[in-house]
Amino acid sequence: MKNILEAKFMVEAIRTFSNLYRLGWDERNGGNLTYLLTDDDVRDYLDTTKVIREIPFDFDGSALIGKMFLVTGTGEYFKNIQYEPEKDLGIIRIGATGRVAELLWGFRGGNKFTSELPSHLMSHISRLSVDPLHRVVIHSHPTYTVAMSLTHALTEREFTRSLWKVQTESIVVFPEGISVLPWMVCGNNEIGAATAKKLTTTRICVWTAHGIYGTGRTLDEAFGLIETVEKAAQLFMLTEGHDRINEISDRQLKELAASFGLNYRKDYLD
Ligand code: 2HA
Ligand code: ZN
Repeated sequence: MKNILEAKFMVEAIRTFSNLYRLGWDERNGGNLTYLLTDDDVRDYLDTTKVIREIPFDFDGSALIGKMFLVTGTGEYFKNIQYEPEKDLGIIRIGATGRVAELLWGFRGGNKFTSELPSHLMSHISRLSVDPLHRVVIHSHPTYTVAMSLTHALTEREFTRSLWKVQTESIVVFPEGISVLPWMVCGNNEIGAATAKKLTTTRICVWTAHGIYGTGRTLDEAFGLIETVEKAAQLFMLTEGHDRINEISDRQLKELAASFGLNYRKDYLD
């Protein structure tokens, strides 16, 4: 077997944690990530017949039985993952009952997956139901997005419009708009179910006064989506209290959508 720390998915994931930390979006133990792995990803790196231990979780993940995920550990710091990935990360496979994770690698020293694993699994099920190529769920705390959730109306139409109007890239990158949840207690299945429901129509969901769930077919897509929302939120917040006399108009957004052939939320523009 080759060294799993050199596998493409692992190298990319570890870079992603370090980038998220450096951007200031995953302070302390903030954030968590799950990455659906294929047999091709792990073939040369992992003996999938060897289960290190089984770890139960409180959710019916039957729809994902047999699927493998790279997952962050509970309580770990994104800042530190690059130094001890085999302690802070695990590779799990959803076992035959749909309620247990078979640990195939990692969590050395006895750690286990993030408490948000059920929320992630629900999100994967949602996204896979609308996009068979979906693979990544990232939860993060991007600063300006959270700031905007504190001061902006939480209606998805208005939130999306504000992000679209301050930056040309926005409607191009998230033409389906973004979802927003009001403040809720985190770490339980209720917020997970609410998030997963939202993720059937968008790839991204803002949690008020907390953070964001971003998804994608690749790490770059999920990360890039969060990055683009966050950049727009930054522009929005930097111009709060000013007259945005040159913001992009509905007519200009329609021109942009036509030019790029975007399948956008038509009801979000006048
Ligand atoms: O995993 O971000 O929402 C730590 C968190 C909880
Ligand atoms: Zn969080």
